[in-house]
Amino acid sequence: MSDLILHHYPNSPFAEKIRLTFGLKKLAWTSCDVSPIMPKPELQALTGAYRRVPVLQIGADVYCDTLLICEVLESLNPAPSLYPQGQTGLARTLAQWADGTLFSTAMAYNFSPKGGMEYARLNPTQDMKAFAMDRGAMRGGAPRMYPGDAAAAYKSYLRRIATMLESSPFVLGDQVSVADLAIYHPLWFTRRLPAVADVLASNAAILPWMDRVAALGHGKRNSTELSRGESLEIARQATPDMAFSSANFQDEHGIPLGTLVTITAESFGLEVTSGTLVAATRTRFTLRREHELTGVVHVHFPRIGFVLKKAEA
Ligand SMILES: N[C@@H](CCC(=O)N[C@@H](CS)C(=O)NCC(=O)O)C(=O)O
Repeated sequence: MSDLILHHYPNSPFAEKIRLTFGLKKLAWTSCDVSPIMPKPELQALTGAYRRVPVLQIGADVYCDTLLICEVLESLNPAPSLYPQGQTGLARTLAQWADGTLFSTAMAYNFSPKGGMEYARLNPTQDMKAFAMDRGAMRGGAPRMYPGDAAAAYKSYLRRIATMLESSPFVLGDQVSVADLAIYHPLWFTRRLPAVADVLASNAAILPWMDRVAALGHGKRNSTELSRGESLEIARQATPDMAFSSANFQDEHGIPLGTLVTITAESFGLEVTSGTLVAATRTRFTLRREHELTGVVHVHFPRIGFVLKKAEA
């Protein structure tokens, strides 16, 4: 059994970003399957409420959001790096654009009526009505982009990506970076829907680049899948890693360490995780939580994309 447990499901684009990071860094990991729609009782027992996928578990430490998961994997295995020297700001900023704007545009295109029907055909066990209701609720009722607008914007973005690949194998040069992985994952989802995947072929550079990224593989995936119950038991048997220090405390909210707080994503999936703030560094928050199924765990979130508040008394 490896120490890295990825809570995910096969069709998740954001999980594909992390599976490829395992490939880049040749890491061993164990898979734990999550339902693509609510309810997700075991995942939420682990995270405290956060429901999005993927989540990385290392013993009693639980890392939410791929922004943070990439940083954690980078520190575990720095080479090859996700953040090429001299281009770290560019790589992170491009990845943020891809995980936000490109992803939401691509998914609106992917689930345009034709793509949605193809998805339903390829995933016959998925209750599409329940899936649509679940995602609608996650968006808080906000509509997706209209298919025509999404198609036009997606085509523009694909042209821009193609220009980044005119003179180099990866978007920032000779070396693959987090920007490639973040740009790749929404396109990967499109490619899995043959009825709408032709859009990728309209720029000659895109598919060969996708093949180069896919060739990173998924690292050393344990052939045995972990059950959800087993993952909780692993957390229960472990102790959170204390290798962070309150000396790095950065207070932007007037909330001291030791305060009972809540953390919520800024958008899309607004489940509220509560716990005691035990660390707040430049880039992440850590909450201490206790649950009968997991014992004491530390749940970590990136600062960017999340809202920290003092819990109501
Ligand atoms: N910013 C998050 C986004 C994660 C995300 O939106 N994941 C999708 C799956 S690809 C999700 O959680 N969808 C709803 C669900 O699976 O419950 C990250 O980087 O991890």
